[in-house]
Amino acid sequence: MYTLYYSPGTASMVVHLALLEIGAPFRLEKVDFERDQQHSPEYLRMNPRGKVPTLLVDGRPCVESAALLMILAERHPEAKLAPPSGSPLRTDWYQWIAYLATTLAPAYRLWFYPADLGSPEHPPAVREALRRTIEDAWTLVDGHLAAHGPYLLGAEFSGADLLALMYMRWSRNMPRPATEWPALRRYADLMRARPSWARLYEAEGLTEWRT
Ligand SMILES: N[C@@H](CCC(=O)N[C@@H](CS)C(=O)NCC(=O)O)C(=O)O
Repeated sequence: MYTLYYSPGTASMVVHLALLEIGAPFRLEKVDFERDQQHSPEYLRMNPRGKVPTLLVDGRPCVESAALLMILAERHPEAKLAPPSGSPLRTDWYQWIAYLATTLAPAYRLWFYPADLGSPEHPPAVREALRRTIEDAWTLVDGHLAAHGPYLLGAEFSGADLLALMYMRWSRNMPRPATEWPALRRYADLMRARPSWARLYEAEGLTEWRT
């Protein structure tokens, strides 16, 4: 039994999706950002970074969404969230997860949390640089999917697609949402048809960007 500490629609989403895809038993614990619960002493004891997600794995707190995705994929090979260890596709899988998590995630983090850079709102040049970083990444992913899709690894769905879908959703209110790229639009539609997506929306009480 896993326990996922989450907040709706945030970085915990990919872990929640992975658990649903796997079908493993898990318990959800909502971390209330309105009440700053992520910085409560009890939560910080589990996750000193003061962020979601935290996943209890065999009772041990584990953090970082991309790492949690890989941990779950490795613990549940039957769910096929990762291609077989040692295969060429597995090397592609690591590279996509690393690319998404090191390019899109930090840019989104700064986009949504200007206070991380010390100001309540970004100066226009910083906002523009972040927007460009995110859009350049989507241009690259769109080109890849157009040539080698329908999934990041080609014919087969994998956990890397769950990560990409979460990051796509975060762009929905940005100047250019990810669904404005044609291959990304088809990809989002394909991914959002998965039963795990509907179950996630129900469990997290989400509404926007469902289909
Ligand atoms: N690198 C971390 C980032 C986690 C993160 O930034 N989580 C945000 C929600 S998307 C959070 O907990 N924000 C609350 C806060 O910073 O106070 C991961 O991917 O798990």
